[in-house]
Amino acid sequence: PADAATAVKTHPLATAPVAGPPTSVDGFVKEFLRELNFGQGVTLAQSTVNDQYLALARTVRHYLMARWLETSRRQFEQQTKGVAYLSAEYLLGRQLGNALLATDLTEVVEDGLRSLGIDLATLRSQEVEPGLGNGGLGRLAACFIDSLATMGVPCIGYGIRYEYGIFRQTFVDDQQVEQPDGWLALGAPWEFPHPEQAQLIGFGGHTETYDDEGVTRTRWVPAWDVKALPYNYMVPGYLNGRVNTLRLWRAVATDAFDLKIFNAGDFEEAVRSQTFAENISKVLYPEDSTPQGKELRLQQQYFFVAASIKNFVYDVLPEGFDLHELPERIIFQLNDTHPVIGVPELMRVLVDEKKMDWDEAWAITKQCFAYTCHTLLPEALEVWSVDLLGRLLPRHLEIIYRINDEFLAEVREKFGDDELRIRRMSIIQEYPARAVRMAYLATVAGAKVNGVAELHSQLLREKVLPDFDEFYPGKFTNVTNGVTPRRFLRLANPALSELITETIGVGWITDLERLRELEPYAEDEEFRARFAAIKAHNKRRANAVLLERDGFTVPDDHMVDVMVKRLHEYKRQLLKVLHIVTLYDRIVSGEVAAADVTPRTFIFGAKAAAGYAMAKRIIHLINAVGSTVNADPRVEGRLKVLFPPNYNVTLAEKVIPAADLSEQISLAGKEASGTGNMKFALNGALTIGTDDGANVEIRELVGDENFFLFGMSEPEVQALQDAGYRPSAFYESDPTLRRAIDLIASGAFSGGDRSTFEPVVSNLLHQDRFMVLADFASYIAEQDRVDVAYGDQEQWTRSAILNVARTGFFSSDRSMVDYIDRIWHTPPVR
Ligand code: B1H
Repeated sequence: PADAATAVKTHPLATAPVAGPPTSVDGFVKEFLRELNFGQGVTLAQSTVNDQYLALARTVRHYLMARWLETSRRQFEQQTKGVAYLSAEYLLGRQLGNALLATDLTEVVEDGLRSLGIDLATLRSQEVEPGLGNGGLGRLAACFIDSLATMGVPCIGYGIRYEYGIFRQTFVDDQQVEQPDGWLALGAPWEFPHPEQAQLIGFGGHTETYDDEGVTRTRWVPAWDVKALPYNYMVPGYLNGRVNTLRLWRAVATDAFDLKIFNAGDFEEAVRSQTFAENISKVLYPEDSTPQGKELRLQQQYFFVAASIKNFVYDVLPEGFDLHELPERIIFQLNDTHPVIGVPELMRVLVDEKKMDWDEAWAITKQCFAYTCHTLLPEALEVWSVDLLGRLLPRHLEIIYRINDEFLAEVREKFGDDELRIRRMSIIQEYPARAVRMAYLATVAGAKVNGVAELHSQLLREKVLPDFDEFYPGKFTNVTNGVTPRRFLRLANPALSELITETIGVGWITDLERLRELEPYAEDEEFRARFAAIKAHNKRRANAVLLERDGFTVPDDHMVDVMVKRLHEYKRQLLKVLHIVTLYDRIVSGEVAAADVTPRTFIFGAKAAAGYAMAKRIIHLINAVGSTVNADPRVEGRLKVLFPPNYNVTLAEKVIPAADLSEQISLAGKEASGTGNMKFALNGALTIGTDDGANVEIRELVGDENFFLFGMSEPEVQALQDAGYRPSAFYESDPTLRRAIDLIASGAFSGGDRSTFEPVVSNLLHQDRFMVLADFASYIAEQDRVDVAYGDQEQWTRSAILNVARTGFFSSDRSMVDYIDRIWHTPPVR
C-alpha cells in the first residue's frame, strides 16, 4: 500500500487537475445536462426548478474546481504567510451570482440556459442564502474573505456550519415570529464535506501531571468528545483564477449510537449522545451585540476554534514543520471575542501536545493572534464564568490563570503595586462573580488590537481599554471596515455598474478609489439624467421584488427612505418611528396640507433577537404605525411605511440600490462602524446620520454639503450623561415631540388600546438609555431639510453622484490592505 500511495503521488497527472468544461455556450450546455441527468438523475423534461438550480450550481463549481485545486497546491508549495480568519459568523448571501461573476460566466450561462428554455433569474431565485450570521459582523467576514481571494492573499476562513442559520422572520398580527431556517433542506450544492478529515474535540474531565523523562508535564483528560467534520466552500477571487477556502465545521457524535442500548429497545437513550453532540452546530445564536452566557455557546466557540487550530497545525502545515516558525506562516485573526478561547488552545497544543517550553510557546502564541473588537457596548463584552470554564475546559482555565499571573506581574513591574489598577486590568474579574474577561485575554495575547472605524478605535483606546493602551504602546490600531464592491455594487446594481464602466472603464471593480473619476460627471447634465433614470429603474426592480415577496408596492414618485439593520435600541429605530408619527400627525391634524408634504415611502428591515423583548415591541410598533398610516386616506399618496419581513443579504441587494435616503441614526458612540451605511452611499443614496462609527468618515469624504448630519456628538452625549439625562424634560419642553409620543400612548396605533405600547413609551420617558428624545428635535429639523433638498432633483442627483464617486475608500479591498500593512504583515499583494 505504501508503494501504491507513492505511485499515486508521483504519477504525471497527480497534481494537474483535469480541466473544467469549455467556456462556451455549447460546452456549458453539455455539462449542465450531464449534471442534470447524472447528478440529479432527471431528464430536462422531468426536472424541477430546484433540480435545475442544483445542476447549474454544480456545473459552475466545475469551472472553479481546477483553480481551487491549483490555489491550494501552490500555497502548499510556497508556504508563504497567510491568514486564518476565525469567525463564529459568515453571512454569505447567495453564492450562484457571485460564482458566475468571478468566472465571467454569466452571459454564457444565460444564453445556454435560454437555449433550453430556462431563465437564469428564476434559478438564481431558487437559492436559499446561507444565513450563517446575524448582521454586520458576519457580513464583514464574508466581505473580507471575498477581498482576500480577489487580492490573491492566502486565507482560510474557519467557522461553524450551522444546520440552521439566522431564523426566518415572519409577522403574525404585526409581531415577529421566528421560524427555523432550514437552509440545507433542498440540497447544498456549494459544500464539500470531508468526513475523513474529522477532528476529535474534547470537553470536560480533569487535568493531571505526569513525569516525562524528568520533566513534569500536564495533560488534559476530557470526559467526552465530539467529532468535528469539515465542510469546504469555495471562495472565488474576481476574475483572477484564485479560489480560497472557507472551512466550516459540523459537530457529530463520536459514536453514532449505542448498539447495545438500541438492541435492548431504548431507542431514545441509544442516540442521546448523538443528539447532544449535534446540538453544538445545530443553530446560530440569534443574538446581535449581547452575548448570551450559555454553555452551548461556549461549546460552539471552543468546538470550531479547536478544530480549526488542530486542522491548521496537524493537517495544513507540512509534516515536520518547525512550530517555532509558526508566526512566519500564519496569523489567526479573531473576529471579536467569540474565538478567543483559541489563545489557550494554541498554548495547550504547543505546551502539552508538542511539549514546548511555556515561555517559548507564549512568545509564539503572542505573535500568532490579532484581535478585532466590534463593539463598545459594555454588555456585549463577553465574560465566561470561571465555574463554567473550569467545568467545560479545565486545562484552558489553568492556562488562562497562568497567562494572567504572568501578565499582572509585568503590570506590577511597570506600574508598581497599584492594586486598583491590577484589579482593573486582571483578565479575571472578581465581582459580581469570578469570570474571564475575553476581551482582556485577547488584548494581552493579540499582537495587535483594532477597532472597526476611526471613532470606534479611538473610544476603544480611551474608554474601554485605556489601561491596556498605556501598558502596550503601539498595540492598538484602526482598520475602518469596508464592503465588497463585487457583491454590493457590481452584482447588486448592474445598471449603475454598467454606467460606471462605460464612463471610466472596468478598473473600479478591483480598485474602488477609481470611482473618483466620476466626480466631474456630477456636473454633466446627461450623466445626471442617466444616473437618475437608473435610480428609478432600481426602484421599479425593488418594487417588483417586494410585490412578489410581500404584496407591497412603492408608489412611483416617492422618495425611498430606508432603515435596514438589526433591531437594537442603540440603533434607534424608535427615532425613525417618531419622525413618521410626526409627519402623519402634521397631516391629519391639518397643520400641513397633505399636498405640501414630500411623498415618502419608508422601508424598514430588521430582525430582533428572539429574547430581546423591547426590540420585539419596537417591531410591533413599526408594523402598527405602518398599518395605520397605510390605511389612512388622509395621507394616501404621501406617506407609506413598508416593513418586509426577513431582511437578509438577498433583500439588501435589491433594496439598497433603490434607496434615496439612508438612515444611520444611532446614538453617537454606540455604533462601532456600520457597513450598511457604506453600501448605501456607494449606491448613490444620501445619508442622514449622526456623527457615529463610519458615518464620520463617510461625511468627511463626501463633504458636509452631501450629507445630512444631526444629533449630539459623542462628547456631547457624554456630557449630557454626566450632567444627568432626564428624557422627560425634553418631552415637556418640545410640543412636537409630546404630540408624537402622546399619539402612540393614546392607542392611535393599537386600536385604542393604551397598554400595547405603554412599555415603549414609559421606557422613552423615564429611561431612554440611547437618548432618542434628546436628539429628536435635531433629527426632525434635519429631515425637514432633506425634504427641501429632495425638491431640487438636479442638486440631489449631483450629491448622489458625489457620494458614489467619493466613497471608494469603503471597499473591503482597502480594509484588507490596511490589515496587511498594520496587522498581518503578510507578503505584499501582487
Ligand atoms: C457588531 C457584534 C456582535 N458588533 C455579539 N458586535 C454577537 C456581538 O452573537 N453575538 O454575541 C454578534 C454580533 N456585531 C457589529 O459589527 C457592529 O455593531 C457594527 O457597527 C459593525 O459595523 C459590525 C462589523 O464590524
